[in-house]
Amino acid sequence: MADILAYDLGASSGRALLGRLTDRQIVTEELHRFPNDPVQVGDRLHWDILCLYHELKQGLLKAKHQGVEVRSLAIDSWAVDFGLLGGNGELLGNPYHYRDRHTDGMMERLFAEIPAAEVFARTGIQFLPFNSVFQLYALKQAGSPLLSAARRFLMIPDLLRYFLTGEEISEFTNATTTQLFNPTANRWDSELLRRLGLDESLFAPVALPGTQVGALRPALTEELGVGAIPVFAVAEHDTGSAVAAVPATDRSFAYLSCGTWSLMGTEVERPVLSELARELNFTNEGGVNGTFRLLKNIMGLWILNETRREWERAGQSYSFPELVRLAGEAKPFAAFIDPDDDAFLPPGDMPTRIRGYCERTGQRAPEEPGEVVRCILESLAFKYRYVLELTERLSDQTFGGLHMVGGGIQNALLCQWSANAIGRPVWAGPAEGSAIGNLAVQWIAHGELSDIWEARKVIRDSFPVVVYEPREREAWEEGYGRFRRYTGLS
Ligand code: LFR
Repeated sequence: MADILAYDLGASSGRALLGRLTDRQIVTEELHRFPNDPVQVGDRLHWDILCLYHELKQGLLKAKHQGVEVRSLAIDSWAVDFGLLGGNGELLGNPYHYRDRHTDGMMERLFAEIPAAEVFARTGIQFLPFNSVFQLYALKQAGSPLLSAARRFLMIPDLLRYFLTGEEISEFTNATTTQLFNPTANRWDSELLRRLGLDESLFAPVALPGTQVGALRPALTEELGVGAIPVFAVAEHDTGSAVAAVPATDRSFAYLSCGTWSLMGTEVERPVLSELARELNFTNEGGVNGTFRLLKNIMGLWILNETRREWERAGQSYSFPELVRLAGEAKPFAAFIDPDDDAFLPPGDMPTRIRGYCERTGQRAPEEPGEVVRCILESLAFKYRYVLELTERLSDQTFGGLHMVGGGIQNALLCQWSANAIGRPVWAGPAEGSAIGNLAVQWIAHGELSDIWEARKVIRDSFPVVVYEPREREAWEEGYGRFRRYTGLS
């Protein structure tokens, strides 16, 4: 049996998915799933990169033990984070997690040297404190020995791919998220690098999604007893892969990739570098097929995940379905937060931060678990509406509904509330968006699907889409007005 393999690494778990395409139908099988637990060491928060690499190998071993012949593989993961290689080709230190606090205040300090407007004009990327540019700047400011010893900068999937193949290559979609890549010149931005004092030779050649970028290196094929499987670059930024998998029929469509983060936007042919785009803090991340993803990050289910973790720490365990049920039973529209308030970015005690936010904004703070979760989910649904309308304004389009993909769509209440909040249908599916987009780009590279639009059609025919029609319009309309008042989102 010949299959292809997609590794999709999310902020809290990773998976290896096998995919087979027969008679224009995709069948997937989850081969391996593993937790991705960041590690706090002293004041620093790191990714456990060698553990992730170990899990990639476990996926290969499981394929071997099942007698699967893997024709090719590719990796996608979260963006912005990176590892640095020394002169001997070995990894220097453990990559930092983008929620580490070493970037606090760095954005403002960098803008004092290079104006924000210029950084945006050169890169088209939204300002998020954890973008690679601010992480590198933080290392520079701290006089980190890592940076002085570094010979090569590789992002997380580039790095894991390097471990697998020995090739040092950066992938385009993920490279754009560094905020050091110039989409107009289609290369690393030499001027920005020069002014930041970063040597351009640190940055690897950039490959487009759908390019073969090596094969498993001999030491690894020997270690595992597997063949020299070809390795492809896909949209290695997981959001890029998720958008590739949106089963849209209309070329003008809005998406929400729903997981730890909620990423909402549309696909465009050219980056939108206008003053308005910068003011609204939209991003233009590289996509597949020469497209760009005009989108905005929304804090997403992270707040709920951290809330649940906090209660667990305090000895109260709830399953997600239980929390969602309690939220459904709580009083509607009782309290609102702006999920994108800075307070919610770092890991920690979300219930206390939510309480603080409500007190600051003159609201009665939610106390009971159901009230807290209701506040989080309603606020997310309203923020989706807010960002959807901004996307329409910025891209001069009107969307008939919203495609939701990613693990978050398993939360049917959130999908329904999103439909209620936006007043249009939500089309939910597929849940494994990133992994399926990863597979699709590999099939295009193999010549088995002609392009992204054929891929989207095949995805639509292979995975059910659940439709949520908007309900209780009047109450949600009224709730939206109050959400905007309390959050100050005008
Ligand atoms: C989603 C995601 C977002 C990116 C954030 C941090 O998993 O990749 O697109 O902004 O993680 O890398």
